[in-house]
Amino acid sequence: MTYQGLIHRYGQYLDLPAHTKPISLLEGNTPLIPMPRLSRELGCELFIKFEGLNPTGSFKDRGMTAAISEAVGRGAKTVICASTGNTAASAAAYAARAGLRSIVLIPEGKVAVGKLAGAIAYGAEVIQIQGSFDDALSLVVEITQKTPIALVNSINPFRIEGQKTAAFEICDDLGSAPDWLCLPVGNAGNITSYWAGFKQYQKGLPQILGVQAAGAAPLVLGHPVEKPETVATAIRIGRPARGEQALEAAQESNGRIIAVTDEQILSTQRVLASEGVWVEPASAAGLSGLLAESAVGKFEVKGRRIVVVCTGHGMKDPSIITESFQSPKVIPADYAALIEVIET
Ligand code: AN7
Repeated sequence: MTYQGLIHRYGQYLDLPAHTKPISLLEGNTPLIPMPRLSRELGCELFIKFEGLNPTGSFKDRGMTAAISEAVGRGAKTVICASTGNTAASAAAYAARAGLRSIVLIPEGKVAVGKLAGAIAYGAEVIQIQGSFDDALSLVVEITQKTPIALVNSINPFRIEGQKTAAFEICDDLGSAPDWLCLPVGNAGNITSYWAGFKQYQKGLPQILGVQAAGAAPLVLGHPVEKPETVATAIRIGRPARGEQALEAAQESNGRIIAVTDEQILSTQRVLASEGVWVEPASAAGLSGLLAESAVGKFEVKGRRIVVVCTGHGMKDPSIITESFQSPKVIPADYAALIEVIET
């Protein structure tokens, strides 16, 4: 039978209410891409779980199929979320599929163009907040407490249920959990989901390396960040909703949460692209953390099996590339000009 999406494939492992009415865009089932060159350089067995290949281009679709399926089954008519962009696009797509109204709150001017375009294309009502993601999240929590509008941020437990499926897929593909799992951490829903998923699936437990951006690293600093700033706008979050659980996941797994600079993130984005995997800046954070730690001898990579989660596609944030690269040469449309430019 052809693939029918995550609730169909893993529903028996997901704690979803009986009223859940599956709404799917055939999310999940993403590739675990071997990285032979990086593996050779590091002396380990490295794989990228490429979540950018989900229907709306990020891992958010895993949780959204669950959250929207539950919401529509209980009779919700409108859903809302705060978002740094990917949640907005995903909520908009699944709401559209379910015939629901969707409202998304985003921090003004801080959402990558591919995400904003997606949210608009799928028909969300997009509202820009003169504030941060954290401010937007406080507002959606308040409105969902006072009105029947359904919240689809990862505070919603069904989002976590759906996102556990990535851990299941990794175990199914490898036969067991890897030694290490490295991933970016923003609002901390995903690290919480992976840890819950690995614990539940009982195919072994990885150590977890969670990676924040230095300008938005509340879990490394140990306190909220009032004005988070980073080029990785997806993880520009100063008060993670599931921060406690993220710290627990890191500690219980015998792993840790660290921060990397924007320069490290962007250079790792280029490293990944140079092996054929183009991810958005936030998605390079996991590998960036691994490279930084192993460079200073804090991470024994030799002989280990490591999965790095790349959470969103590079096409989400094209301006990062076009702003930092020289624009392509322009030549007359003739052969002599072409051969000259190629051979010099
Ligand atoms: C590409 O879309 O928070 O730690 O509002 O888009 O589970 O928050 C996005 C987060 C990593 C961090 N990588 O995951 C949102 C939003 C990408 C992301 C994260 C996000 P969490």
